[in-house]
Amino acid sequence: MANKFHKFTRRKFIGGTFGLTLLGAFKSHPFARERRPNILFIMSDDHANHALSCYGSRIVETPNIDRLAREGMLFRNCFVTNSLCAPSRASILTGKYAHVHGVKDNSTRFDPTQHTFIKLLHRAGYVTAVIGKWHLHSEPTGFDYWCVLPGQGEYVNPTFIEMKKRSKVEGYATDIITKMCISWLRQWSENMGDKPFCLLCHHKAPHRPWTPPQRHMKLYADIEIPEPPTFDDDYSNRASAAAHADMRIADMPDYAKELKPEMTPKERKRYNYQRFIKDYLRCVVAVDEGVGELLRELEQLGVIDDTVIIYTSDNGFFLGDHGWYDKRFMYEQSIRVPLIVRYPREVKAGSTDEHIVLNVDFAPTLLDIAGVEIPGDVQGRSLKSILFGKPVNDWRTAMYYRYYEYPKPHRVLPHYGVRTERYKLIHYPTTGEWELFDLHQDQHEMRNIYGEPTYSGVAMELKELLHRLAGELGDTL
Ligand SMILES: [Ca+2]
Repeated sequence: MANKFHKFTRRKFIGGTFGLTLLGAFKSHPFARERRPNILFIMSDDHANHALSCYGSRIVETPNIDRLAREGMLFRNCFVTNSLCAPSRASILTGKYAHVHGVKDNSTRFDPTQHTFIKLLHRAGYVTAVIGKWHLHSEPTGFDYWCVLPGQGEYVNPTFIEMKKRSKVEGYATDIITKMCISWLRQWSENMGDKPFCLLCHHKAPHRPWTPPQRHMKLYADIEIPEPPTFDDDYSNRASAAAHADMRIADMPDYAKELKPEMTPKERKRYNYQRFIKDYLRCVVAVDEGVGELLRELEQLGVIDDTVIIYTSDNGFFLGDHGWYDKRFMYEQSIRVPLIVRYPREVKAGSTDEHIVLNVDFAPTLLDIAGVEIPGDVQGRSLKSILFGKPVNDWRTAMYYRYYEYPKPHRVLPHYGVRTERYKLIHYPTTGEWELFDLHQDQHEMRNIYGEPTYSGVAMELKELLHRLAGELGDTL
């Protein structure tokens, strides 16, 4: 098996010996195609940055994902453009915003005839597969192999749809998805190792109902997890949307049967938080273990350094922040996602990046790294220069966000807005309200300064920016 992975060494030798004169001829040689890196794209569901030790969590330990950061690049400002599962997944596949790919909420079916980076990689000779959560209603297209959970899927003994065929698989979803990915990688190595692969490993965890694996049920049992600083937010000094939303830890139905009648509302809220956050973090630990297993497998197959490995999530999550669970709002914990990329041939180990990068950038980045032309209608931008340490000119200094799903399931009013490095402007068209936050002064977004005379100039500039960005992206406000 080792022989087929010695090609890199051989190619290096050829390039080094004959130099640039042969480079033209070399490019059209079949070897050139084999030089393209493999892609392992690992995405969890609802994994917030502040539940990763490499992003500063002081509770959960994620040593395997941390290893990716230590050996690759960690993006400090990666955001989603609509903080919800299906819209974000469609944006990741297409490189487009929700008003263009059409999946504005979780119930809309993804039109599978659209271009995705997967289809383009497949056409360019990549072996493609997706294993795990899909959540786009239509069947996966552009994949040589797919095995996905129907809808949200289940944690324990889940049903999978493998190339249209349904069957129940014994075990815990995160572990099963990891094992299936390992098995697929072995098959690729044995049968198709001359072609590069692109494998999407999509975990269900740590999505609700946050069911941990049996082996971690007792993790954190003896400790109390500290509540976040905004845990007792009363939603004053904000637009009415915050108080209107129905996703408070205090009212979560998940543990209602465990609450005792004599508990005060405050005690109930505290109880719910401890139950929720411990289970959530236990799920995260299993995801991290799965990442470790995948890394070990790539090492054993001898291709770990020939593979671009990405870790991310489809959206962030409120972990008791503002007294909430779930996501949706354009507030920081909801729109921030982890993005870590390991590819030691080009990406500097232990590097970090501060640019505003988005989920719509993933598709053009992967196409670019694979040497595949990025279609003109893709709205995101390739991160290849940032990743490969090349000069980056005129990068975006603001992001555009839009959320649609209402009223169910959490009564978060539709809204849109812009975020710059310092400010965030949000508009709720239903109520006509605006929110403006100065993130330098108010990192927890507790004080809406819209309407304050000192910030009237800033508000006006941001409104112009909002309309300009919407126009450039073809959206109508
Ligand atoms: Ca999600």
